[in-house]
Amino acid sequence: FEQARVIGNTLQGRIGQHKVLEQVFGTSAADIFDQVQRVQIIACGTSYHSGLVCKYWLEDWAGIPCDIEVASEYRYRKVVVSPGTLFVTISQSGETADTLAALRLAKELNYLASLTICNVPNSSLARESDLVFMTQAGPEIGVASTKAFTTQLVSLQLLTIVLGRRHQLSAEREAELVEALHSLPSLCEEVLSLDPEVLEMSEHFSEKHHSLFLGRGPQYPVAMEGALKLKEISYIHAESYPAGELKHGPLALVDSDMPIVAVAPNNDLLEKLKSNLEEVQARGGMLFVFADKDAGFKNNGSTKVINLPHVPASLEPIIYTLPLQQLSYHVAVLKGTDVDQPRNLAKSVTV
Ligand code: F1P
Repeated sequence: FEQARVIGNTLQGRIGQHKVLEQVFGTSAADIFDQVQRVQIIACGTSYHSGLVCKYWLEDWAGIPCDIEVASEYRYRKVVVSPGTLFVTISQSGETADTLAALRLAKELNYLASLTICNVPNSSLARESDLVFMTQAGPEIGVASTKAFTTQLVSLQLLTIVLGRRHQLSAEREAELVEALHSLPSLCEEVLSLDPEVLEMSEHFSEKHHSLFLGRGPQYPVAMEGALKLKEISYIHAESYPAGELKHGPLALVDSDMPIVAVAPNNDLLEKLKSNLEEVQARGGMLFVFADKDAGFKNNGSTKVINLPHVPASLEPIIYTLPLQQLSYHVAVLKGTDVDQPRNLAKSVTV
């Protein structure tokens, strides 16, 4: 529930007068950004999911190729580095052992420079990276990242803008993106106020053992994050799929006992998503849809809809994450699990 405020903090002093300030990333940032041809993102867990969203933004808006990998795999394979590649780590704690080891390995390779997006000043990643962008989420009390994730997305959007203006991002498009970011804190408030509806929806999950989360495009990593939150704090098995992949296997899992969560903003992928969801319903699956209010979903016996305000496409991954976090929270509370300290997990994975 702090997210409107902390997102405001992450934006403050970084955008203004339709300009994203690049020196915030470090004194040598402008020189380094001028040379970036490609981006390699490395992170773990929730932070990995924010990186996956950023890949869509960097490639779609900025025309900059982006690779992303979990740190725990990256450091155990032979890596080929293309010229002009910026090495980006994302981490709430700045201390995750795999991410830190990946950064140390990257320094021995031929990367242009390293940049970290992290939430803890003076953390190991912040100290050892060439450039640093601090999210302003404040301390994350619980193990499961929530506000860290959304402030990471905001930070990654600013990174996409400063890199993109050197590539294919026009000044007009940059101004549109910045205007959308200005509206983000109040949109977060509006969406978080849907909490009573999300609570009602959560009652359908507390007796379930499995669930499926679906999204398309940048909403696929959002579905991944929604599934991870449910797993982490309620211990319900949750899988995420790009909705178009259903027919390649997971459709076999669908029956009336499998709740299907879908992320459905009103964008150019909506019609494709709807036809994927029809396939689910035809097999008796119960749908729980977080939808744009004009997306045309109706509540009925097999579909429960939570209508969200229409938001600019650039904000969809941030806004649609919020009710998914709330859903996991309410399911966990109903099940009586420890929301802040789930079993077997540590806030900072330092070994
Ligand atoms: C990565 C992470 C978190 C997760 C949990 C364990 O941490 O996987 O996303 O919620 O706390 O660690 P970090 O590198 O973002 O600090």
